[in-house]
Amino acid sequence: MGAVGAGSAALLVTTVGQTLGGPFRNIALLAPRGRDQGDGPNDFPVNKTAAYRHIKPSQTGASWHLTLATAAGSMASLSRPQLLELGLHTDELPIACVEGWSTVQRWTGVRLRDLAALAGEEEPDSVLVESLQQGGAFGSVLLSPTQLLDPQSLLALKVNGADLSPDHGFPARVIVPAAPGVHNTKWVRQITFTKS
Ligand SMILES: Nc1nc2c(c(=O)[nH]1)N[C@H]1C(S)=C(S)[C@@H](COP(=O)(O)O)O[C@H]1N2
Ligand SMILES: [Mo]
Repeated sequence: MGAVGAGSAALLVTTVGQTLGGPFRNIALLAPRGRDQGDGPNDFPVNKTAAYRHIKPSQTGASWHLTLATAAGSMASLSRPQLLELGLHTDELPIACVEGWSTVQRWTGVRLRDLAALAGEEEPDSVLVESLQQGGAFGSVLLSPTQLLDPQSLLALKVNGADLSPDHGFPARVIVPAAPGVHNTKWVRQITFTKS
C-alpha cells in the first residue's frame, strides 16, 4: 500500500509539472517524449517530433501541396496559401494522448467537410488521411463519416493564432473532437474520400 501511494504521489507531481509549463516543465521527469515543445503559441506537449519522424524542411516548405482524392479518381492539389484563403474556422479542442496527458488549444483551419466538398465527395463512407511520415506508427488514420461531418473537425493550419510549429504538424494537421490523440494526424500530405 505504501509503495503504491508513493507511486501515485510521484505521478501527480509529474502531471502538475506538465500542466504548469514554463520553468516547471523541466521538473516533470516523466513528461511526454518530445521535450522541445516550442515557444509561445506552440508551447504544449508534443507526442513525436518532426525530427523523430524524419520530416524534412524540404517536404514542408513552399513546394508542399495537400492532395485531395476520391475513389472516382478526381484530384485537387492545394498549396498552404490556397488553403488559408478558404473559409477558416477556429475552435478550442483537446488533444488527449493515451500516454496520459491532454491539452486544450485554439486551432484554426479548414473544415474537413469543406475539403470533402472541394474534392466532390460530400458523403464519403470513409476518409483516409495520410502523413508525409514514412513508416512508424500513426502515419495515417481512417476517419468515419461522423467525424468528417462534424463542424469541429479541422485540417488545422494554425494554433493559438500562430502557424503550427514543425513538431505540431506544420504545414497542416488533423484536429477532430472526442477522439484519441492518434487520430490527429500531423504533417498531412493527402486526404482520400472513399465511397463504396
Ligand atoms: N504523423 C503523425 N501524426 C501524429 C503522431 C505521429 O507520431 N505521427 N502522433 C499522434 C499522437 S499519439 C498524438 S497524442 C498527437 C499529439 O499531437 P502533438 O504532438 O501536436 O501534441 O499527434 C498524433 N499525430
Ligand atoms: Mo498520443
